[in-house]
Amino acid sequence: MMNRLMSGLIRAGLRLTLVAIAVLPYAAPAADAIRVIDKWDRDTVTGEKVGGVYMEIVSPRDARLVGVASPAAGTAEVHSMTMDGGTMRMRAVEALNLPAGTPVKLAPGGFHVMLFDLKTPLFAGQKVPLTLVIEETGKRAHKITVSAIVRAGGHDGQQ
Ligand SMILES: [Cu+2]
Repeated sequence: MMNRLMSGLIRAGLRLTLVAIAVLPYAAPAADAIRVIDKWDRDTVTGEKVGGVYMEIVSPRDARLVGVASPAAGTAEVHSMTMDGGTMRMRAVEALNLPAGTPVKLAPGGFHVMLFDLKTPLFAGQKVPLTLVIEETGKRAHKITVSAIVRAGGHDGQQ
């Protein structure tokens, strides 16, 4: 239902879901790692060049998601989605706060990662790498690479 209000960009033809655990690129104890559980959602319309990525991120320390990238896409952005007089509007955000120990959901109707200029069509079962740039308070930004799995699914855009 909600998806019908969004632009065709987010319409869910293919529901992609992935569970990925990402650890920091340096040697951190597993319990201390930022965890990412990913979800993908994408339209099946031929020629579609954009896709939304949904996930859940838990950081053990206060941090911010300040950038995203994927080799599968020309560009990627973190978006917010809000209702504006009955219309869903998406907007790029500079950073998404990740409070310590609090799961932050990127979900249909809310924050999400937007992939633009997809280089090839996505199909169910495909794995798509995604790099998240995380900036922890008082530390340099570092990158986490996760892999999302495309899954065929429903059309309602709900979790
Ligand atoms: Cu978007």
